[in-house]
Amino acid sequence: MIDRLRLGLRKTAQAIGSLVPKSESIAVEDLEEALLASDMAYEEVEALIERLVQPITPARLEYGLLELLPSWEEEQQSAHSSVELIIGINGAGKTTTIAKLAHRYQEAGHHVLLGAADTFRAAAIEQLKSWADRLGVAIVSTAQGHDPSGVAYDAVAAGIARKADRILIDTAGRLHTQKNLGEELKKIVRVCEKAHSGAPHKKWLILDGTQGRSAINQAREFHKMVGIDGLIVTKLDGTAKGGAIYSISRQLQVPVRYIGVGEGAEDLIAFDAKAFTASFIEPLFGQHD
Ligand SMILES: Nc1nc2c(ncn2[C@@H]2O[C@H](COP(=O)(O)OP(=O)(O)OP(=O)(O)O)[C@@H](O)[C@H]2O)c(=O)[nH]1
Ligand SMILES: [Mg+2]
Repeated sequence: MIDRLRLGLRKTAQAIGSLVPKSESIAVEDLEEALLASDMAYEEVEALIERLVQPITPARLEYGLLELLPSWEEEQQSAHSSVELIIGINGAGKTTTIAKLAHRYQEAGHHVLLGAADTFRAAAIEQLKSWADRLGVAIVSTAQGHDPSGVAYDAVAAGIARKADRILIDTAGRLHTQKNLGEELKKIVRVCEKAHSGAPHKKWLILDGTQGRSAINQAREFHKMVGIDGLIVTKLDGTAKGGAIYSISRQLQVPVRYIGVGEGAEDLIAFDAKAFTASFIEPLFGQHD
C-alpha cells in the first residue's frame, strides 16, 4: 500500500525533493519553498511554520502537517443500502471513481449497484455501463436526456429491492457556478431522501488533483450547495501538486477519504493521513532515491 502511495506521489516527491539539500533536518526557507512548490497554499505553509520547533526534523514536520488536517470519525458501515452520490465538475474523475469504489466495495464483500444519473451525455451512460459489465455489478440507467433525479430514485428503489449494500450514483459534471445545475443536484439529493430515509448517506466531492489548490473555491461552493461528506482527490499520479491536499482539507474542514492514483479500478487508495504525510515528507530528508 505504501508503495502504491509512493508511486502516486512520485511527481510531487520529485518536485519538492529536488529543491532541498538532504540532511537530518530542514531549514525553514527550504521547507517553505518545497511546500509552495507542492501547491500547498501560503496560509497553510505559514500556519505550519509558525508552530514548528527548530531544528525541523521529520517527526516534528510530520506532526505539524497532521495537525493541519481536520480530524474525523472512522467510517462506520451505515445501515443497509447505503446511498453514495458522486459530485464534481466535468472531467474530475467521477465515473472512474465510481468504478474504483465499486471494485473496492466488492472486494470487501458488498453487493453493489450503480445508478447512471448522468443523463446529460449518452457516452456517460455507456461509460458507466461498460464499467458495470467489467466489474460484474448491476446498473440502473435510462436514455440520454431523461430526468437525472428519476434515475436516482429508480436506482435507490432497485438497490433496496435487490438488497444492495452500496448504491453508487453517478452525476453529470457541472460547474459550481451553474445555478440551474446546482438546483438539479439539490433535487437529486431530495429525491434520494424520498426514496430512502437518510439517503444519500455519503456525498463525495471528486476533485481533480491536477488543479491543486485552485480547486478550493470550487469545493467550497459545492459544500455550500449540498454539504459534502468527504473529498476524493483524483489524478495525483499525474501531478506535482500533492501538497494542495492539506490546504483543501483544512480550508474546507472536510476530510479527504480517498485518493486516485491511476485509471484502473484498483487505483484508489483510502486516504491515511499518517501514511500520506510520511510519503510526502520523505523526499525532504533524503531517504528517497
Ligand atoms: N491518471 C489518472 N487518470 C484518472 C484518474 N481518475 C480519472 N482519470 C481519468 O480522467 C478522465 C476523466 O475521468 P471520468 O471518470 O470520465 O471523469 P468524470 O468526472 O466522470 O467526467 P464527466 O462525466 O465528463 O464530467 C478519464 O480519462 C479517466 O481515466 C486518476 O486517478 N489518475
Ligand atoms: Mg462521468
